[in-house]
Amino acid sequence: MILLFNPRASNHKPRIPNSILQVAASINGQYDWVIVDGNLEADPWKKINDYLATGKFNYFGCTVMPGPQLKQAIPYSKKIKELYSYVKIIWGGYFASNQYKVILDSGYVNYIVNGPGDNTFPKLLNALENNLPVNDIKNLIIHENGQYIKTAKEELLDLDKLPDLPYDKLNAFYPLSKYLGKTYLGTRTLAYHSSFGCPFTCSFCAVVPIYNARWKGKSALGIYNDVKALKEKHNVDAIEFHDNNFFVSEKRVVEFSNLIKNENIVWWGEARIDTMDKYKDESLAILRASGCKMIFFGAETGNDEVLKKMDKGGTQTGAQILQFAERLKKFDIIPEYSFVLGTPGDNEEEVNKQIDGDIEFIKKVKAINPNTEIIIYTYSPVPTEGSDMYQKVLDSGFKFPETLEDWISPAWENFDLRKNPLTPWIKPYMIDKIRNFETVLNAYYPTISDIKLNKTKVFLLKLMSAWRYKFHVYVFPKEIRLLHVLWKYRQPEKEGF
Ligand code: B12
Ligand code: SF4
Repeated sequence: MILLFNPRASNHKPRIPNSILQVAASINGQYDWVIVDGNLEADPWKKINDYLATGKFNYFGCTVMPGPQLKQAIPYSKKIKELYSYVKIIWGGYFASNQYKVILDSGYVNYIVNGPGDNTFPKLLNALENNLPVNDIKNLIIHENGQYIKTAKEELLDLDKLPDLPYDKLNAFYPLSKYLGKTYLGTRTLAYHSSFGCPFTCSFCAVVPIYNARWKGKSALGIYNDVKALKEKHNVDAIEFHDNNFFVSEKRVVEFSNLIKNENIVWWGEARIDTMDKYKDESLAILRASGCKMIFFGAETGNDEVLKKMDKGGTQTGAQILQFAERLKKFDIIPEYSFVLGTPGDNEEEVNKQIDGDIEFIKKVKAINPNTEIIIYTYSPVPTEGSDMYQKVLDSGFKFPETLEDWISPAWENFDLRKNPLTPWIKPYMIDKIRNFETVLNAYYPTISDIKLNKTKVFLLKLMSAWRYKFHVYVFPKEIRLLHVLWKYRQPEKEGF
């Protein structure tokens, strides 16, 4: 039997664990499997150990993204190897694919699925069950005779032909209602993933090494049919599209909008500004009318030179970011702009100047469209080998952790949350400046996606922070941080969008 594990990623608002559920779909009906969701278990290790102690399980499949999931993925995998050495441990997900060396060096992870596992996982199980070689299975990374072997990449799959996600079986382990939470979008929000990859090659992005500018989406009708079935069975009234880039194809988005428009469903997704700026007015109006209230955009920076280095496809500019925030006002769509501050520069002064420039730029965006939601990340390198930016990162002396356990040391944990990037060119005073500004900004413009903040709290936050925001005084915003502790208001940059 196969134990599939989704390590804890979120302290509240658990979402349907699509990564591990799609892996489950790939073997459903072929192999017996169980799922353990760390987001919904008080003590996931106990649950895992109880299953393994039956002696019926030979495989442990774990999905791993960077950040908090490592805190369970790493120690649990290690313990499993110690206690149940015959269990084969298989990791997949963005962390696994991008940091494969340190994972395989640990000695307790046997196989890494590099990108989509829909064909790879059943093939791997078949090979292991029948003592067949695995080297000809695509999308795998293994360690053999001291060498890391990456097998060939598979063509992207036709998502309309993949098996349906086994929602009913998931429901038997964990009631689906627990995953359909209240958000800014609705009372029963579905997390849905409708495409693989992304056609762009931004040099800071973890999607690039895995998908190499490839993208494939499920058809609009296929998405609609899935959503409609979930609406009828589970009263879904909102969707978060978890695609890296939901809006790649205007035709698909418009088709989906036309299909969903009478279903009374509010929806959200992630996009690029330059892609969507090419959308016709008519298309933007159709998607708003169909329920798309807010869209997440990687604005990254207002600095055109840095945008070029980031390889955003070459068409996004600071002027376009501002103009597009204005354009969306007309359609009543809220832009959620994410910025990446602290990219490498030629010297300390340049890095600092870029940060100051971005802070001023963010204020300009807010002045043009105050409804724009701002998310600020600090740049954390991902191994986009071959990109100029990554080369600069290596030249600076930056190194990823040398052992798998180092990834869960407190310093690296913050790195993953893009809070403390441990990058030599960012100095502590720069981090402080970014965080202080963010605190003041989030108080002066509290996020509307925080459903716990009432009008009085919003008013008080604004009142307290106004002088700082207007006069550019961001240092030691202690009074605002105190309110943050008292009211625990939402920080999208920490919680993942
Ligand atoms: C949902 C999500 C979350 C959820 C987690 C939900 C959960 N699992 O419980 C939340 C919101 C909590 C979250 C948080 C974070 N996330 Co997140 N998240 C995603 C998102 C949008 C979707 C994941 C998903 O469901 N994909 C759908 C499935 C079907 O695709 P998949 O994961 O690729 O799975 C396939 C293969 O990878 C493989 N596979 C995956 N796992 C396994 C396991 C086995 C055993 C096998 C065989 C195969 C396999 O097979 C699957 C099917 O083909 C992705 C982006 C994306 N589009 O994937 C980002 C993403 C994974 N997150 C990312 C990051 C960085 C974070 C954060 C660490 C930082 C941040 N601020 O966003 C935070 C951590 C904060 C926290 N408190 O945890 C990055 C990772 C980047 C990187 N450097 O590697 C991504 C790629 C977004 C991005 N483009 O930057 N996230
Ligand atoms: S557009 Fe977004 S998902 Fe695509 S490569 Fe750039 S940052 Fe990554």
